[in-house]
Amino acid sequence: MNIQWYPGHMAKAKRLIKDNLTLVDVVIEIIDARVPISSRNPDVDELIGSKPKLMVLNKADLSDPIINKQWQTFLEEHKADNIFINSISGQGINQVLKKIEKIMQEKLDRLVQKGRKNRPIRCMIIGIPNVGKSTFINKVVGRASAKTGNRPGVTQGKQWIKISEKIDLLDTPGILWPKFEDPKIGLKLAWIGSIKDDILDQEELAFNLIKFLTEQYPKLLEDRYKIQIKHKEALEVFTDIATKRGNIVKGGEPDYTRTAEMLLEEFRKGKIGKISLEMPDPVEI
Ligand SMILES: Nc1nc2c(ncn2[C@@H]2O[C@H](COP(=O)(O)OP(=O)(O)O)[C@@H](O)[C@H]2O)c(=O)[nH]1
Ligand SMILES: [Mg+2]
Repeated sequence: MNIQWYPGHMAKAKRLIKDNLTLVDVVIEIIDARVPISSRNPDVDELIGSKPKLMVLNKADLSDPIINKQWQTFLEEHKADNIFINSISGQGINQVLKKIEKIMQEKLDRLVQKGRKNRPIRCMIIGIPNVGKSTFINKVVGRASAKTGNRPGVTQGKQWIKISEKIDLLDTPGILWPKFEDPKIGLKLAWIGSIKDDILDQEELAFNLIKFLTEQYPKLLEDRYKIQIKHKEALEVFTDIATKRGNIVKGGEPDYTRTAEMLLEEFRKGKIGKISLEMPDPVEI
């Protein structure tokens, strides 16, 4: 994440989003399905106010399908429109468009009843860095241009992209700032690669991740690295992974630095498996 969120920067981002909000009917909030709490800025609700919102949980190809279901149930119970997608493959994007139309249909019907012209639904994307805003936009734009012809138009100085028969999307997403007040949030965002690696100790990061995985996903760790975890402490598991991968320095010591880099990379690419870092917990929310 190469954005530094100084107070001035945050104020500017807030202003930009507020200005753009007045132009749209519905907001698409993109979050990371692996960390639905940590990848969200809690100020967003206040910022959006009563505007209809759709929560898009992106990178669902990397998160645990069982936990995805739990989140879906939780969000539905809290009347939060939500869809799990993979912006790279495009899986779920059709549902996003359908859901937007559904959310807005009543309002559009009312307009038509009042004799107003039916017009496209205008929406904008918001989210913290690295959740996949650009990937999502590129995907829907690519499809739109293949299907209906990409017709960007200029309205009040804004670029709108027609992404379906009924939907226009503002081409620039609203970038929210991440909140790191809780150190656990920082840790999770670092694990998924949302925080620059050079400001954190890789070995400590990997050690903590191994600790989490040993507790929550032992089977995945065992299968990936062909190790046994039962009754072992995280450091022992770390050592076993290093040994299994042949990461040994002169003198036969495990190379923790190299193993840490490897583990973090494999985790981020989803090679260890589909892993969620946060479960729905009403108290935490
Ligand atoms: N596996 C996976 N990776 C994704 C997905 N969407 C985006 N990414 C990756 O996440 C990273 C950040 O995406 P980007 O669109 O630049 O995020 P932005 O900062 O919100 O615009 C990139 O490496 C993307 O390839 C997804 O659905 N699944
Ligand atoms: Mg981007």
